[in-house]
Amino acid sequence: MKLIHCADIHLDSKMTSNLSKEKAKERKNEILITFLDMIRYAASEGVSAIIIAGDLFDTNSFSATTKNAVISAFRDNPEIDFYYIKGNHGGGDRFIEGMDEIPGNLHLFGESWTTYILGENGLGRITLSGIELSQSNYRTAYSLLNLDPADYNIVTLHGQTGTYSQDGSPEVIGLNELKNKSIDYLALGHVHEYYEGDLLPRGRYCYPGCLEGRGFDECGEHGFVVLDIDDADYTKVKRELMDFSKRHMFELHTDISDCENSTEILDKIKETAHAAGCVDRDLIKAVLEGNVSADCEKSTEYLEAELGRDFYFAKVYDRSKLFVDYNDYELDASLKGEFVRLVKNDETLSDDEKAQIIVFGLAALRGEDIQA
Ligand SMILES: [Mn+2]
Repeated sequence: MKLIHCADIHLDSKMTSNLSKEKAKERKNEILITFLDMIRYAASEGVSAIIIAGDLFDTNSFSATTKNAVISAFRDNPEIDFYYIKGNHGGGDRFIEGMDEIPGNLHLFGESWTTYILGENGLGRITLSGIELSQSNYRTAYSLLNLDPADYNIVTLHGQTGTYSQDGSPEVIGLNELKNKSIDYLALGHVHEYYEGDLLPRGRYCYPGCLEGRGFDECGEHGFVVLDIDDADYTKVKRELMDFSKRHMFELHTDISDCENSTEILDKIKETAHAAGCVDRDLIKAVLEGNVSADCEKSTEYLEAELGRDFYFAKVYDRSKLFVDYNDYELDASLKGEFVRLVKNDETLSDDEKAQIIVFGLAALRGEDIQA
């Protein structure tokens, strides 16, 4: 039996923090399409159940189009069962309440434990249990979970893992309280990057992360987890993260210490991007580092414009430090040398201020526009 575990889709996220209006709209639609593509993938791969571990919608204000597309996808795939926990972001209640009729293959969880039987092979069962954690139930939720050790037990929850549950914070999932509960797989939602760990003595906990990276705090692989449970022996389980997102977000750090101009810097960034596996549909944040000579000509606007041609989106952060090799100017009799020596010997200035003044001064002497 094949299962999919996804979470934190955040449908109808605004996506406006980096992108232009048009691209933000496009990305918003792409999140929906990736979600629908995941269901198409599930149908073509014979997946029998999809666990959505919370935050299907970003907020309460999702569009009718998104709502209709999601409901249709559930209805059009009756062979797949959808198990949906709402999570802490708005939208879940409005989505459920807005439906005339809940599709027969959409299964929900409430404020007390609900257990669904997904399979049975004579030796045991595959069970899926879940609960919407809230102020009123989190204190008793852990002790009320009773699973049969003979079964392959999946538990789904939405929240942030901690060692213990926390008084007054239902969203903190106490991993220690879930140990020795015969949990084989704890299907979590809330953390936006793939993350997993041991749940002793026999299980793993796992966050699949968002389906699409939405900002540069969501770099790396994004998709869903596929669990392939051997029908004859439920202890044999293959599990993998399916990297499924349409685009990837990259934060690229490039040392530009030996670069003398924007063209060289551009080539260096492209090298870094290539080595990281970026392709043209991806979004990149290029961080410039290193110690750059005060003579170096660099324009982040130009770099962004060029990189914007190669990638879906690019922004450049210049975190490089200025480096003035005063020896270079020691014997320089020109105005340039005189200027550098004058600044160097000004005791009222810090080293950083000196470097910055020298950069502006040298640029002015080259006849360039100065942009502070
Ligand atoms: Mn979330």
